[in-house]
Amino acid sequence: MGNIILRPGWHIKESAATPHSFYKNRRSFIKSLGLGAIGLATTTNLACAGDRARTAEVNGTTQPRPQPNGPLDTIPANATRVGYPAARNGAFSVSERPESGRLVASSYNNFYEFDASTKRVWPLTADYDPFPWEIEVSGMVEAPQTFDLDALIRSMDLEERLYRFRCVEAWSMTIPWTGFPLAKLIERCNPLSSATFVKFTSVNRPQQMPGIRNQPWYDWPYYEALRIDEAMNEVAFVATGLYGEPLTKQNGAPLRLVLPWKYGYKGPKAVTKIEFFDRQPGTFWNDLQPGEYGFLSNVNPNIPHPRWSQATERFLLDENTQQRIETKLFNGYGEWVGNLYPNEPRDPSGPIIR
Ligand SMILES: Nc1nc2c(c(=O)[nH]1)N[C@H]1C(S)=C(S)[C@@H](COP(=O)(O)O)O[C@H]1N2
Ligand SMILES: [Mo]
Repeated sequence: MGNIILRPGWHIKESAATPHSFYKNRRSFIKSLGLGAIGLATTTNLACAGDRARTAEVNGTTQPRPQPNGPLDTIPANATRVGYPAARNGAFSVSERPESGRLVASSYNNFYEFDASTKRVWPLTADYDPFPWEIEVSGMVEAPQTFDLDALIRSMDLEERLYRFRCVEAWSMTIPWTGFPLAKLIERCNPLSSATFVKFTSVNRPQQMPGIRNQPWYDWPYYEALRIDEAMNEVAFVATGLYGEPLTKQNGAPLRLVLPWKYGYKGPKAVTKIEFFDRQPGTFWNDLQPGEYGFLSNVNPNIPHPRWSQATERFLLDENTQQRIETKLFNGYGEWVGNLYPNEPRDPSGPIIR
């Protein structure tokens, strides 16, 4: 795995490296070897299954599955549209920079289940068919249950929030998300009072997601976790849409978390499982590269990533325009979340912790 990836056109290569690139450290290398033997046997089968998935029965004949025409042609056909467009919640305005264009937000993405080596994942999403969708709730709850997503969305008051979005790779956007507070969903899960952490697991569909089939060295499915007090914070959001319409597949359809004070990878896409614990669960990136990705992962210009600075970011306005701007502590959400983190370094001379 090379860690420098050249991108065509305006997709300039990242400053030092592709930050989420997978370093073959000893442990992961051994792991990928272990999977390799199985991988060899199963890739062939999965490739066939993939070919089947790329065709569809139409009037009794098998037709090739149509590829999306563009990055906005990937909203699932049967997505829930009740409640759209939702009224904007004015409490979360972003005054110092404009909203990013819809096209860049849906054509410059990280969604490794489709491909880790490119931001242009939308052309790879044709086989992914999220609806109907269920969310399984288990662990330290009063009673395990399963939510049907369509019913869940219809039962929530959808709102729109314009949020800053900051990837650990030091690019950023400003995105209007549609959805509801994560606290509302947590409440409906009825966690026990002794539960202190919540884990979210993304969908695992190798037949529909080429990145899962072709990159067996990752520990699929993607998983993330929060402390309960973080999950209950007013800013923590469940997005079911963006720019007034349901989520495109590449933006995490049919639902994903948006935690704007944390680096983007803390917000899993295509969430299908929620579990409650009284101990800190592992997370995808922290388990893979603990020296580079911490559990908290709050946006903090005072804590450099081991391989690059986090003091500034590349703000993407649209497909052709970007600007270097300063990164804000907690990405500008300190007013809401600052009291959750008494030990977060507040100034550049403070301790460096991850
Ligand atoms: N399941 C899953 N969730 C994910 C990722 C992923 O690869 N798989 N990438 C993360 C990263 S690194 C970022 S920056 C954001 C990107 O969200 P966006 O493409 O909608 O901007 O999704 C996060 N959630
Ligand atoms: Mo990211």
